[in-house]
Amino acid sequence: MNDPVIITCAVTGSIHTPSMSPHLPVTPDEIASEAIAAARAGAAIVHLHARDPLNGMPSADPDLFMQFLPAIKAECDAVLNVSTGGSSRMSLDQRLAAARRASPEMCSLNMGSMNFGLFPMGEKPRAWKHEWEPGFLNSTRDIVFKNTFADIEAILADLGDGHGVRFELECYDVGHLQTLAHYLDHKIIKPPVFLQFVMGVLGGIDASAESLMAMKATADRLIGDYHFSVLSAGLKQFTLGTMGVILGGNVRVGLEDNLRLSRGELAKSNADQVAKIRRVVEELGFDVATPAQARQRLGLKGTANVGY
Ligand code: KMH
Ligand code: ZN
Repeated sequence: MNDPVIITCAVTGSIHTPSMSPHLPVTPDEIASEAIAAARAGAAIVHLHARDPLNGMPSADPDLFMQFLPAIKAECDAVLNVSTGGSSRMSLDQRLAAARRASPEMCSLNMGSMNFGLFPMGEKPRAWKHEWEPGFLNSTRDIVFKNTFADIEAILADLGDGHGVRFELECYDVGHLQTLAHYLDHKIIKPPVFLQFVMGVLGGIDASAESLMAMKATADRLIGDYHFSVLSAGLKQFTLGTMGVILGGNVRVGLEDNLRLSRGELAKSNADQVAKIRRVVEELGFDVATPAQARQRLGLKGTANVGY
């Protein structure tokens, strides 16, 4: 019998821009209500970024995070996961500011530096809502999404050792798995491991069944005992996510990684994507994990110990 499936929902992120979908949450109120609805639809974990409420630009401002974190906590029991990736245009200090303030149960941790190409979306002709959008996307042609070994160690020491945060360990290619194995061998990262296979980012591994199998085989060989989840950029969010579930893993959906619900159809909300993957999971005969089950499996410190 498989463990109940942990659905993570990443509600806004820093990849898409407001012109791409009117449903992308931007203000703290929008982010809170999308997160609460996603949790009610079945997400045990909600992965969070902030945006400037005036223009939708990705923001690292801890004051913005502190507007939606308590609001979400007041309305649902979901595990709140604060991004430490932010966006590739933020410094490490900026990226860590919100998590340092909020001391959440969980944070994302990207297991390496890489190219992170959003420029194909900037080159598509469209009516831009805000002046910053095409420049932001096109600038990723010449920006490194940075997490050096020193950055990773600093995040683990500061948030992990200092705040008892556990991590969504995001691996975008097989090389990142070797980095994760290194830190496990040296007991700098300690189990339980929650590994996120990130498929289809331009600069990382492609979004295909073959590449997911390669990631899984590499993780089995290098890491051994771990929990995993699958996210894919774009509509393969649902197909590769389903494959992850069938392989014994968990799944991440949300407008951070994919704006659509089906071919040619924008998702009207994060909750619609959660409801869709939940239907699939349950049709396959698996249970969906509650936040309490996710907390227990991932060894989280609990909401009594967060700073918001
Ligand atoms: N949107 C994902 C591909 C982070 O927040 O640390 C990357 C992500 C990074 O989730
Ligand atoms: Zn993220």
